[in-house]
Amino acid sequence: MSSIIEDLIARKIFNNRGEETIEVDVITTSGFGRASAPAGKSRGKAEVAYYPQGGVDQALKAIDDLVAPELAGLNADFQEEIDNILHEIDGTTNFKVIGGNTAFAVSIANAEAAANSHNLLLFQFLGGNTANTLPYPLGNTISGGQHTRGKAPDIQEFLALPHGAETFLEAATANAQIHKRIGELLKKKDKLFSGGKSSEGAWIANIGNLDAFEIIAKACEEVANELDFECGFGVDVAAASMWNAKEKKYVYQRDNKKMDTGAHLEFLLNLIEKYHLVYVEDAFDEEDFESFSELTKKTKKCLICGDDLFTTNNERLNYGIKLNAANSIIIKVNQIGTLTDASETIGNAQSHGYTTVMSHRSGDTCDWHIAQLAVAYKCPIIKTGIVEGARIAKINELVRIEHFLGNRAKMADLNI
Ligand code: 2PG
Ligand code: MG
Repeated sequence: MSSIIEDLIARKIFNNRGEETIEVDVITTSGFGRASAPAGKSRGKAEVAYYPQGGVDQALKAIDDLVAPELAGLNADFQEEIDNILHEIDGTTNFKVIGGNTAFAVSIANAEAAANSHNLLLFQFLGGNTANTLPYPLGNTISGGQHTRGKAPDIQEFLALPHGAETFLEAATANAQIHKRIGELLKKKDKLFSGGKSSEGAWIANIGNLDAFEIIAKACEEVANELDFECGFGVDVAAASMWNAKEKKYVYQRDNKKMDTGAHLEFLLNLIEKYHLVYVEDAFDEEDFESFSELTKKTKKCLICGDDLFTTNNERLNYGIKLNAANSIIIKVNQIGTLTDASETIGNAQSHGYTTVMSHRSGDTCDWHIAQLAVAYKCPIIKTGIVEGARIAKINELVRIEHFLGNRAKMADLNI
């Protein structure tokens, strides 16, 4: 069996928003890997550039002219070497020349091709024999903020986390039922509710932020009682998109409210206590490490997670670790570009006790690799929506992994 790269083919495809994106095939002597890149809407400022000037077309040209000739003949097994070459070809710190999404698609397709060349699944190839832990699915039920247009909550995501489930399939079932129940509750509350959904498949409803808390709390409680295990919930505040730097206030348009940083901290602490929130992502603006640290200090059982705050970037994570800014981190490989960069950040986070959350993007394809990566890198949580094609592709891949592992499969230890 040989993993020598014979060819690299790139094409333009579409994500679930109909936006153009890049897909890459890596062909080795005895294997094949294919990956496509996702796209965020509420991006962190420190993320790498997605595409060079000229967009996906220019990225395809970069693959043909620069990347494919360099990688042909190399061994796909050596992921770090492949990823270093991508950095060298680009020559900038943020993938401005070839595009971060170009690097992402090549990097993941390469890993997949290497695994396939050895007749292994990606999680086995990267994680070895000890990779037998399934993550809990953190599922988006109600959308707000930049993921919606018009009247909706300002908080971007209301997320179910069925942390009492004993298998992944049970947990995914709970999330599907919570999502459905929330749809029914929204219809009960407002006869005009049209059943509209965001790109992540979460409901879009003309309700206030506090209404959304009440509804998800009720749905989680009912489903938890029916299934007889605990279903918690949390939020992605995506607070950077609410931060008005001039006024130094968080602006909650839907509720007609403005809060300074201290008031926002109090607001969140009250919600954490009242609803026993298990997860709060991006509670403050992405440059305000100090307020993250205050919140982390003042909470016990709740995961305080950084997404825009860290952008999967090891240097930003190191700064956060120094300040005790959080106890959890979102991992989006395309925020940083390559698998090697992301796996370094994961390793660093885990060795400092951070709960790593492997994550989709709001604009995504049916690429299922993050499911394999979550198991390979022992991430206790995967954030990947509940319904909608691009989300189901990842959920179903985890169902398959659990089935494949049989009685070796176990659920992650969440400690919440
Ligand atoms: C987030 C994500 C995914 P986006 O903020 O966590 O839910 O949104 O992909 O738009 O950055
Ligand atoms: Mg986020």
